Amino acid sequence: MLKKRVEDALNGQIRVEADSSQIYLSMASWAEVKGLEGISQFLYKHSDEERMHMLKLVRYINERGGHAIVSELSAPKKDFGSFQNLFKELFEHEIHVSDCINELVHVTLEEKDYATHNFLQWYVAEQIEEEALARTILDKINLIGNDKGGLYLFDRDIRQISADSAAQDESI
Ligand code: OFO
Repeated sequence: MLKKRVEDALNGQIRVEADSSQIYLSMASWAEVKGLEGISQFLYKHSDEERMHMLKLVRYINERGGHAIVSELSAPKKDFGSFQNLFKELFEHEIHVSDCINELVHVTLEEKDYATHNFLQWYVAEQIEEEALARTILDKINLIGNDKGGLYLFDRDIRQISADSAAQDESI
């Protein structure tokens, strides 16, 4: 049985993951409208992954005798200015999510809930990957600068990143 404090903290994380999914969906739509096909595919996929992170929490809370709460979300931004800015915001958002996960892990230790602590290790590992991916993308963007040919190749390559991670997910 989950302690109330752990249940509340996990429910808070459901909202964080749902917010992430909404934000990346809005980014995907913006990129699609701008004709950035590969970037938008990457972001649609990323949005789906965040929903999966949210669902995993919903199932865990309910399995442990709690009640997973689906809460109201705030509307994400509609305009991201430039694709460079979009990925800068994505990276900063992932850092924020990592901080939230760390706080959550901290609560489980304080409450001596080692089962939930163990469950959350998947999220800890996932955040390391997501931060690393976002950092790699930012490095590539810095290399491109304002070169149009570079953007064309980047848009093509990021589609591949999204296809690769889809293949990895299917093999799990
Ligand atoms: Fe849920 O990992 Fe990104 O935010």
